[in-house]
Amino acid sequence: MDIVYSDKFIEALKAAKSVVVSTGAGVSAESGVPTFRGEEGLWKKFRAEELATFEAFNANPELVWEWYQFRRDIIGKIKPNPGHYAIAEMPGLFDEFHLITQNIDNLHRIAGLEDFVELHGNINRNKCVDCGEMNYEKEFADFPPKCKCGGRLRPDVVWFGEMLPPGAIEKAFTVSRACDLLFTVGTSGIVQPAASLPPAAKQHGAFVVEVNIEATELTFICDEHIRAKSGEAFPVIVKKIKELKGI
Ligand code: BJW
Ligand code: ZN
Repeated sequence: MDIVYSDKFIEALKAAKSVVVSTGAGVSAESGVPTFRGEEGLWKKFRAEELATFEAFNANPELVWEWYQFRRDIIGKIKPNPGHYAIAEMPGLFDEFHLITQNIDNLHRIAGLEDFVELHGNINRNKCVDCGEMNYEKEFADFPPKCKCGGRLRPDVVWFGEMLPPGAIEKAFTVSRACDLLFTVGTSGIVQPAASLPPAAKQHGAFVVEVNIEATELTFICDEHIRAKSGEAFPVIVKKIKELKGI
């Protein structure tokens, strides 16, 4: 695919010392992970907002576990796409690089990134509602599963109304405020506080680029819009950065 770059975007790519990429479900869509919103994001006619809460888990743990086991099955079978791999090359292209993801699917890690911020947890971990102990089992003899202490196990992900891991959200805001260039990729920009990272970067003077197949809640604050699939756009963007830097 071809990307038409504005002069300002080229300047930002050349001059950027500190770069942040902030990803959402759309970055994994081409790997076969369903996104959350829109018609295709519905699972058995439930919206994410109806399943991703502690209240839903309390009211119907079987249903919420069924949703996570369904997604674990999908995530266990799929692979990173060219977008994940291109993003994984970016730490080598800038003095400072940070990836922040809302995704729980591990695909950035499998693509080769080791150090990044997971804002909404990780689907490979469970934790006990009572004693807080972590557990990494994927198949369970009894359903809904229980901890050794007898407490209920839940996926170690962040549901609506819950605090994000304090270290993760602090680091995400610190690096977003300090960067020169931020890419917001494959997120609808609806869910807070993740949706406040691109505006925070913008307020502190960063050039903000949106990579998404459609307009989002964040479109209006972005300086550049790439209306394309991230798996198609990022290999081209990374190639361009290498060209500009003579790498
Ligand atoms: C492509 C593509 C391709 C497709 N290429 N693009 C301030 C104002 C208003 C509300 C709040 C606020 N502060 C807090 C709230 C409440 C709430 C919230 O934001 N609600 C909104 C619905 C309004 N936030 C919270 O409760 C958060 N906690 C919190 O703030 O704690 C403090 C607090 C506590 C108590 C009271 C008050 C404050 C926690 C949010 C947790 C979200 N959890 C989930 C589930 C995680 C686990 C799991 O995965 O199951 O996180 S919900 C779900 O949404 C998941 C995602 O990470 C998150 C974001 O979704 P995302 O990634 O944007 O996906 P989509 O589907 O929405 O968009 C996909 C995009 O990709 C689209 O734009 C497509 O076009 C695009 N696309 N293919 C590029 N190939
Ligand atoms: Zn326990």
